[in-house]
Amino acid sequence: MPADSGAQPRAGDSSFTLSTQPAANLPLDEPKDDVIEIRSKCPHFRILIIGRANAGKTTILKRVCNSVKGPEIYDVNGKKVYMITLRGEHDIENQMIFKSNPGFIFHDSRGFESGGLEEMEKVKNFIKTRAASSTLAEQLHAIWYCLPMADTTRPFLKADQDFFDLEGVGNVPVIAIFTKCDGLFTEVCGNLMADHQGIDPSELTTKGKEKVEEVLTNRFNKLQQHQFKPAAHVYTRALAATQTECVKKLEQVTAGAITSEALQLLFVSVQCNNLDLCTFYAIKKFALTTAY
Ligand SMILES: Nc1nc2c(ncn2[C@@H]2O[C@H](COP(=O)(O)OP(=O)(O)OP(=O)(O)O)[C@@H](O)[C@H]2O)c(=O)[nH]1
Ligand SMILES: [Mg+2]
Repeated sequence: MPADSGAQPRAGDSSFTLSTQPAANLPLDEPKDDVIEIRSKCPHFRILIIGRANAGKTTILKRVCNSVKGPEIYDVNGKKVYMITLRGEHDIENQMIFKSNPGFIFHDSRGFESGGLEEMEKVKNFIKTRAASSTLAEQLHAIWYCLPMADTTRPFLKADQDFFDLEGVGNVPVIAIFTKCDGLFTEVCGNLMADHQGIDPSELTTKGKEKVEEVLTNRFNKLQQHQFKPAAHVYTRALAATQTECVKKLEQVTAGAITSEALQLLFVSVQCNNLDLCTFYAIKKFALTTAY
């Protein structure tokens, strides 16, 4: 299914596949599925965004939070950190909050390629420590793993593959975000033009999109062979309008991959730019509560 289709979750659609990871070992303070109670115990939805330097992570977060400005940064104790962040320099422990949507806390990691094994160890420890926390608010609630597709010769690094073999990380869902797919589209179209001399431009676009879908589905299927496999995938392209649809899709698949109903409700209530998603989960909840 294209990232910009705007469709709601459907059975059998791999992009919307619910997490196949085991049911949550819910912490003792897991609230009931009432949004006020959830938000009183866990006011933030906590996401780790990870991927190579320059993968497009901040661009995605800004869109999710409807912000043109960067986030404010707080240390692990919640103290505001005043620092100039150099490109690619991130401390995973720091918490990033956008003023435009303070319901999300993001953690951003340096790409594995820049820090090598040391960075990978930091990330593993961070995920495991958060998974071991018995406090819902301290746990990681989702991971967005960005895989830039512009570098078509190296879609996955060894470090990426090692990440998806992580064990002992609880049931936090991972969403694979294939970023910069416009680069892949350009390459695919170049190959198509070489193979079909004089191809009609509209046919080229259609075939190019189909081929990109096929390549991305194959890449997602490869990741599915790992232990800590992503629950779903989405992709982003450069165009502003498309990015908005990509973000909506990202929110849909993230909500669909969360196995705890309480956290699902928290996520839906925290995100504030996808009314369709609110409606979908409101109807679903209504249908479930009136069915008994
Ligand atoms: N072509 C293209 N460029 C993109 C896309 N998404 C982001 N960019 C551009 O890529 C560059 C890096 O984007 P960022 O969002 O800062 O990437 P990042 O992963 O946060 O980078 P670091 O924090 O430095 O690791 C910027 O110039 C963005 O405008 C995309 O889908 N396609
Ligand atoms: Mg960034």
